[in-house]
Amino acid sequence: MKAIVTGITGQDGSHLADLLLSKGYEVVGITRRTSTDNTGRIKHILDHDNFQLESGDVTDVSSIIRILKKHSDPMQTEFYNLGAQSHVAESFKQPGATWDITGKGTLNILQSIVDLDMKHIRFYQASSSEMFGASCDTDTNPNQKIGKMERYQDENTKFLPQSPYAIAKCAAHYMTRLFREGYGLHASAGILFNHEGPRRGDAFVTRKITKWIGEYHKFKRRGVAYSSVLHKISLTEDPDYIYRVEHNKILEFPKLRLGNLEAFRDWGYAGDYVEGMWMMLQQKDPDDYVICTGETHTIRDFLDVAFKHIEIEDWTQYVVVDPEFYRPAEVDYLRGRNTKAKEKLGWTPKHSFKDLVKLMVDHDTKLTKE
Ligand code: NAP
Ligand code: G4F
Repeated sequence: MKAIVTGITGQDGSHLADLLLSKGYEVVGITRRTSTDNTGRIKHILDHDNFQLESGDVTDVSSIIRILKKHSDPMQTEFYNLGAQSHVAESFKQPGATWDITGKGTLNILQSIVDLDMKHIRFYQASSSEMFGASCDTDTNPNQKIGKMERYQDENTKFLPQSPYAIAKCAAHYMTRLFREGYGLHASAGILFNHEGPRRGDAFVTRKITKWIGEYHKFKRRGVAYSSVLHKISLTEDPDYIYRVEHNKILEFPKLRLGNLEAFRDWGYAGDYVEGMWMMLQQKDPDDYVICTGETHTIRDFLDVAFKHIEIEDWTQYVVVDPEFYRPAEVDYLRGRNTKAKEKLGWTPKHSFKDLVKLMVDHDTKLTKE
């Protein structure tokens, strides 16, 4: 069994490669040329006998065609398209590049598969809950006896995208459906809600918080706590910093600067979610599936659990809300309903919200232990 994976150097690509190698797949990862090493997340598998990297870029059709010709196995090949400019805030700053990579990149792959007459390939598209944007459905929770109205998104919820990233993902999603229905490709899209973990990029809010906690933990470990010397340094106090004293020197540490703390996200663990991707491609018929936990929490909730885990009850003294991190348009509420994935794929998330937060904090506090 062979798998070709774009986005192999990313969070999901690395987890998916681990999963596929454990199942005996031969994995070909597509990487674009970068001036610095970006293989940190896949270092542990670089020498694996069944793993290899190919240089390519989803915006460069000829590179995709070359890789497909070289690696597509007519017996069974799966193609996982995870490559994307995946940062929502950045997509407002680089809308054109986001469109070319995240939107048109998908068309480049699908059209190459059809033009090369490689319809045996099973294709996975990394669609996103961001596509729902400002949209949700409301009904009574079928799992609750006392009928409580709740907001949710599932495969039937309409899309109302709120960013250049989400619009590019919608185009790629519709393109996947078109190639499935129009050309008979085994092409499936996983509409994945936010998923995180220790391999998450540090510009996403969860990892930004847990990495900061790791650094702060290191800063705090030595010296006298700020409160006990407050009177001595009050003249120099800057509200954007935390202070402590070491060998009669005052040391400062920048507070955690975040944007909108009120948004709700349905956060799960990335390792669980790549199993859903694989399951979709094992189905006889291709289809689209929502993958999520069904629980939703605000960024404030994430901060509560993360700071409590390092025994800080009130995180408000450590966090500065900085409008620099606000977005021109926001997705206020995401909460998925995973009934279809549970019933048809047999997929369920294995990690709870609290497990996830603690896993990330533990990882980042250990990373910064001296
Ligand atoms: P990520 O960590 O940001 O990884 C993105 C990957 O795409 C990286 O390997 C990156 O390579 C690669 N890439 C960027 N531009 C490319 C190009 N022009 N050609 C080929 N590859 C390119 O993202 P992730 O969290 O693993 O997410 C994986 C996919 O799922 C993405 O498509 C994302 O949009 C989607 N998604 C993610 C979530 C989530 O919560 N994580 C939820 C829904 C959907 P470099 O290392 O060279 O930058
Ligand atoms: O962690 P985020 O940047 O993730 P976002 O925008 O939800 O997108 C992620 O999940 C999508 C699935 O729904 C993926 F498709 C996408 O590729 C990506 O993986 O932001 C989450 C929330 C937002 O409401 C944001 O405004 O956190 C808020 N936030 C508050 N302060 C912040 C910050 N986000 C970031 N990145 N940095 C902040 O300082």
